Amino acid sequence: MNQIPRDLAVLGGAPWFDRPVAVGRPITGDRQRFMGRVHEILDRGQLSNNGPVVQEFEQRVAEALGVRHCISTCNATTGLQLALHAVGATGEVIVPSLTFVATAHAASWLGLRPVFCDVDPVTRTIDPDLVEALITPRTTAILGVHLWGRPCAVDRLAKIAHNHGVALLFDAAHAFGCTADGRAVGGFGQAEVFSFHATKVVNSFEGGAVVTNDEEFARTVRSMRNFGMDEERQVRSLGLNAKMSEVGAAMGLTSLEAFPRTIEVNMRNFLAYQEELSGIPQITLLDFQPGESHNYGYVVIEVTPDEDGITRDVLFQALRAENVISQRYFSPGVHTMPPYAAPAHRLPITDRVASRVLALPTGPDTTRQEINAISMLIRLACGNGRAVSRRLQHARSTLPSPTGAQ
Ligand code: T4K
Repeated sequence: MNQIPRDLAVLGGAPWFDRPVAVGRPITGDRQRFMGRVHEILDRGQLSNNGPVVQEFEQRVAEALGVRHCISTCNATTGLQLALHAVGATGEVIVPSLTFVATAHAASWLGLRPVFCDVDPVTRTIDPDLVEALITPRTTAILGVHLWGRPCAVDRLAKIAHNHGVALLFDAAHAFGCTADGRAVGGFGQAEVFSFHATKVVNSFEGGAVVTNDEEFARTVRSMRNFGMDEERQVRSLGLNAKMSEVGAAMGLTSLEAFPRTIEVNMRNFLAYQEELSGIPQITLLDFQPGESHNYGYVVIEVTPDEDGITRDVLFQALRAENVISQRYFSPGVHTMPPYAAPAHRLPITDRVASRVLALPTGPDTTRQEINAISMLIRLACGNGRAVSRRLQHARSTLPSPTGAQ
């Protein structure tokens, strides 16, 4: 790391960090415990197909979330597909557009039509006031997303779903360990789907889980996850191979053991950013609901464009030049991406939020020193907006465009 005072790298200085400091660095927990589990798996010779480590992981996840059933999957995208198929979704599914593309892709891949709903300007989750107007005779499900771990308006959505006789599911990919009105995410709707991807607060390399309190639904999903077979290996329905591997579950268990510390450090990181970013006029750090549990897995700022040319994309690029790999989660809105783009879409809040948000590095590997430096770089860039934006303007053609995966 360099010492202050200095020039920003986009203005000709040396990059602040000599190695990338990135969003999404995996949280792997105690390596010895993980390796011990791997040795046991290899000795046992059962590598997949609902082995003991997968079963233990499912049990631990269900306990942690306070739900009756957890069906692990090879990733959350497949988990969403299983859940949608198991509720019998056909026709149209109402989803937010301000999300990772997987939410819509999961539905679309099943031949369902995702109908995009705008988000509430305060919570940035699907707006229940707008959901109702989108329900048609073809609607069979609402799929909310607890974006960045902030829960949807679960009770209002439940009421709407009930009144219209449609299924309610939640994409809880970001929300492990979060609560809504003191109730743990996991128990809402007919089912919720978590992601245990490498970049998540609990990871199993790749992985996910469908969780539910509905026994019949759980049995259906469990069977569909395994080619549609029942416990006697009789094929009862259409199915997929959506199983988590034993070694994935071993990482999941190890990462789950580290989860209390993960939350503690993430919260500390969030508070550090709050302190260090305060008073920068263009920057709003998205807050969390007081009194609720959070995993603080995503530290997200909104960048208000100014007359000197500071924008989210300018800041993204200026940070990248310093070796700070932030992410434009989630931008652009899914409704603007192929294969969903259509002139009829009107989602002004999503458009505005998606053009302004930037996720900053956090997690147990992120130090206070790094947070101070990243915040100082943001402050410097915002304070030198004209020079920074001019410098980047002529290089604009070389900017990578946001895809939601950057
Ligand atoms: N619903 C929502 C709301 C979601 O956000 C997601 C996934 C899903 C559903 C579907 O869940 P899964 O089917 O994936 O279980 C990443 C993840 O791949 C994706 O799981 C996640 N959301 C999304 C928000 O982020 P990318 O394309 O941004 O990943 P990538 O490769 O650009 O990496 C992001 C950052 O993480 C980089 O800074 C590098 C770092 N990283 C990544 C990996 C994979 C590491 O340091 N180590 C690693 O192993 O999608």
